[in-house]
Amino acid sequence: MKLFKLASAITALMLVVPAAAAPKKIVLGFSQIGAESEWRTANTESIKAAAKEAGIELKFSDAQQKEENQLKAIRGFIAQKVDVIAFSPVVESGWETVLKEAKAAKIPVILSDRAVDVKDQSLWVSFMGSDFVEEGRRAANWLVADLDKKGVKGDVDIVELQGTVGSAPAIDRKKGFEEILAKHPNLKITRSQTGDFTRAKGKEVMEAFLKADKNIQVLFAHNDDMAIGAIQAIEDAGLKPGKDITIVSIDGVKGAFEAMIAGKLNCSVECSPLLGPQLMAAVKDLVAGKTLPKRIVTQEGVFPAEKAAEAFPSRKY
Ligand code: GYE
Repeated sequence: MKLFKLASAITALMLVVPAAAAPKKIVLGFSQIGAESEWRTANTESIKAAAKEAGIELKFSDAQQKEENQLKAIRGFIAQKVDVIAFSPVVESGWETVLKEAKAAKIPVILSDRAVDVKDQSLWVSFMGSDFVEEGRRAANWLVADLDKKGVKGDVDIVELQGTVGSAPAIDRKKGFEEILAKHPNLKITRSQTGDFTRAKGKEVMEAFLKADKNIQVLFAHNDDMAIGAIQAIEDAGLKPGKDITIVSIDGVKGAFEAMIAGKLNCSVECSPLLGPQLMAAVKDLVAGKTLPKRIVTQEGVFPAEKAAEAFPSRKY
């Protein structure tokens, strides 16, 4: 009898006090730009792996390089009441309204990889990613030193393959590159067009450049994928990439290292896509009520072709 009473008391207690609830998983909504480059693929993998590792539930959406798809995805995350929203904005402009909606819903927003151009800086909590202006400067500084080493003194015709029109890396890399060029009046950008950060467009635009201009000495590509596409176009035109035309690009992805080792690309400025772990750490900090630094800058270097073979085995993307 006693035992029975005890058992029913325990049952009653269990009904009132539920077993220690499993801690609620943090939910992160992430709107990715697309899969336009090797860089982007590595970035997506880094984010997915880090979320898993951190025990964060990731709602991942691929916008196929379209801002309208990103706006839809972010509104979807707001409707689902996720804990944190992070996104990599395809272009800088047009985010004011949706960011206000997130703020009204009290969902903090982290900018990953690319920045937005909004007046009210309180619409996002933190921006983590590279200093793209500095990357442009590094590409130009490498070029100046390389031309100097080769004893080139006269006018140099440079063609430029720009990234996605209106995107932070395209705007900033151009700015940084031109800032250095301004100190060297013999170095001139003679043609500049967008290749939308893809190999296919890089190749297509380079083909057009080569048809229009027989005097191209240097190619500056805003990312490695466009440079790799352009290398194909240069070879198809019967020229030697890396020799007849000096090529400098940005990212430092595996494909660029392979091209450098093959002597077809002269330099790649590093831009790390491995943002996943620091993003997850930031998400956890936010949910724990901590204040994030407004800007988290990725540390990165420069890889000239002669250092490519040595560095290749330790590259992670
Ligand atoms: O350089 C390019 C990608 O935003 C830094 O986007 C990123 C850029 C990267 O498509 O390859």
